Amino acid sequence: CDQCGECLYQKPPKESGYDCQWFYKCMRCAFLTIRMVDRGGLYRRYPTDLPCLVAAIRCGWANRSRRYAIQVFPSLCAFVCIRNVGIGKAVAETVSEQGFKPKHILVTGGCGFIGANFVRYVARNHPDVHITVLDKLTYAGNPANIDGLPRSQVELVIGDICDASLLERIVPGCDAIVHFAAESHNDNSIFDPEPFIRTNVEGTMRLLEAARKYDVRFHHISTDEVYGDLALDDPCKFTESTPYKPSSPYSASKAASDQLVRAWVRTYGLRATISNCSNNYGPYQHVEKFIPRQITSIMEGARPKLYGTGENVRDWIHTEDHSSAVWEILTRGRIGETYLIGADGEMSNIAVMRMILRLMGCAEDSFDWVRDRPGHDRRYAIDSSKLRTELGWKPVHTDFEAGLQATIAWYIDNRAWWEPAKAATEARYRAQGQ
Ligand code: NAD
Ligand code: TDX
Repeated sequence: CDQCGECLYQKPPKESGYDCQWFYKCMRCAFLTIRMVDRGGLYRRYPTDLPCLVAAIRCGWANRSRRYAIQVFPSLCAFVCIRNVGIGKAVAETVSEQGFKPKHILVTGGCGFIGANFVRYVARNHPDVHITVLDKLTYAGNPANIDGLPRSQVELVIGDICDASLLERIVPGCDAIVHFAAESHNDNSIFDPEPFIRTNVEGTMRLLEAARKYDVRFHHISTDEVYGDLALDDPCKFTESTPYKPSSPYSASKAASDQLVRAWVRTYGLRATISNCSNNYGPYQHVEKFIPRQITSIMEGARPKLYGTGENVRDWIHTEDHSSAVWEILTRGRIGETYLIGADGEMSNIAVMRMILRLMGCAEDSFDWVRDRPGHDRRYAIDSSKLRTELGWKPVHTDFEAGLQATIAWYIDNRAWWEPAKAATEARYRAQGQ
């Protein structure tokens, strides 16, 4: 119950006058709510009449989040609608058509590669949105990634998503959490899985609990790797209904976190969405990842390294296109839904390696073959039709070679950004025979 906190809802009896499937009443304090199915099948609850509203405001329900105004409006509508049977549904539709307009978002992992690009995207395109970045600044997080953004708009909180007491302080007042923070590198997860379970599984659970407590909209960033891999000649691609079959400790931890989000939606009615994206490239990516590793090795005069046979296929997307897709899903996506994000960028590792070498003026065969990754996924491929048809999203960076050329230029121009991490990263790879 939104008023007394007890789990004591029952459908009001017909004789109560609230003869409508949308109304529920708490058996303990008689608080009445309207339960409306949102577009994604999620039930939202709103107080329905003036006494309920007054009670809700008194007990602090309305102050718990900045969604107050949004919630009061449908509440009043619902009050009027009580006299017009069946209008609850119409109200629900009105609410979802308005779209979700967050004013204050919490971005976890906003000092990492994709998170920082998302923060930059929102700061540039939505200057009215305040962004709190929560980042532990692990080896993969760098506060320089969000340098230069207005301090009045973007604030950094250094901390761990597993720290429940910290979340208690920073989640209230946020309209939405966009959850990027993760241990993200497959090779590291094979070497030491433990931090992956802690951050990706436990950390996601802590955030979900905070979002539930303060009724905050949640968007979970996930990966196509949860679906396992496809054969090189398989005509199929991953869709939202492909069964989960993760291969590495990393992808298993991401799969677990996705399932937690679904459980929180179904059990607690959390307003959450999930996106599973393909391989990102672009500025600010850590030098441990495939494309930056090869670019920076060539810049240092070292030979780039290709795992196994080099036939493995990845489906590349520019990180800015990932950002625009996440924004669309956050603001217009259907609650409870999963959206796959991809830009039809399938390419074998060896083809990408040769393209990098050519664009950097080297012979296309001047790389070394190294030990393959254990359990190496063969191919990822995303079918993003749901996102494109439902939300009208499409990628802007459709020329992979041009995007790669710009990324190479970024690493050439920003040597001071990546150089401090390069030696330690290569030492780790050397120890693993890669
Ligand atoms: P990244 O490793 O570059 O950044 C991760 C960020 O999370 C870092 O800033 C790090 O400091 C922070 N972090 C880690 N543990 C934390 C903790 N316990 N508390 C707070 N902050 C913590 O990762 P990325 O490549 O930017 O990936 C971001 C998200 O996108 C991840 O969830 C990843 O699974 C997902 N994803 C990545 C790709 C890709 O190609 N890189 C593709 C699809 C999905
Ligand atoms: O030196 C290398 N040589 C090489 O051949 C490295 C670092 C990688 N590879 C291969 C392994 C993969 O087939 O290149 C491909 C890409 O490797 P990564 O950059 O490590 O990415 P991947 O394992 O595909 O996972 C990435 O995409 C999905 C991200 O790191 C994940 O966070 C995301 O979920």
